[in-house]
Amino acid sequence: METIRLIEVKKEIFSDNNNCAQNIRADLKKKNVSLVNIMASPGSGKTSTILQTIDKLKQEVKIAVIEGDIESLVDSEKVTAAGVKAIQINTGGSCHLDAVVVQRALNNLNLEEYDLIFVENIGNLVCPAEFDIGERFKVMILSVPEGDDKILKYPLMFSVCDVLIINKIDYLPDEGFDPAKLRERVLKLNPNIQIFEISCRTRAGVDAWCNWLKDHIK
Ligand SMILES: Nc1nc2c(ncn2[C@@H]2O[C@H](COP(=O)(O)OP(=O)(O)OP(=O)(O)O)[C@@H](O)[C@H]2O)c(=O)[nH]1
Ligand SMILES: [Mg+2]
Repeated sequence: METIRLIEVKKEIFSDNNNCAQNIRADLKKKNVSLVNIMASPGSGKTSTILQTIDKLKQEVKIAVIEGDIESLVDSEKVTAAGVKAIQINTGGSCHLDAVVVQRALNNLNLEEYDLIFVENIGNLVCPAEFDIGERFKVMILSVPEGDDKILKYPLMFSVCDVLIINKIDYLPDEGFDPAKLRERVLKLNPNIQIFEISCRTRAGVDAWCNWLKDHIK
């Protein structure tokens, strides 16, 4: 099993974000690598979705993962156990990743070796939405137990994302979550967003998400 590289963030490096994000985007474009920023609340299924995607695509797509957490190596260990290279960023309290710290993680990867790099952002629906990290796609995950009203409380996150994954559909039907109502509200706010309904538990819907991703990172 590969060892996990750990990057601990000191507060002063969170600066000069937009220039750095543009440099990342240009560099990765040149190298044909797609960076995908996964954002969601704690426990909504970010790591589970990444692991299901790895399982489905790893024969055809060369994948690495940058894991952002306040502390711990827990998610990196899961990714590494799935046979994929992981870089762990521990922010020590900061509630989002920025481009400067993502660049530091990318410096630890041989980019020529990869087609797709996931960034699992810090779990919350607020700050990660405000930071460009040089990604090609912003993907948010909302899970059924969180409720369909989250779009009313955190509209920025829903409006900046290219993809919404509704996870844990194995909990449906649920009186706090009406997928049709959510879809209608999301499309009103962000008409171009792609929406997938999945369950990482049953694997329902995972193939449709993976097929979209595979087609869009070419
Ligand atoms: N029932 C059900 N449980 C799920 C599903 N996806 C994930 N889980 C469970 O939800 C819990 C959290 O999943 P994670 O993938 O760790 O969530 P996360 O968003 O990465 O969590 P943090 O990194 O801690 O923010 C775990 O116990 C998963 O097994 C799903 O589709 N259905
Ligand atoms: Mg996780």
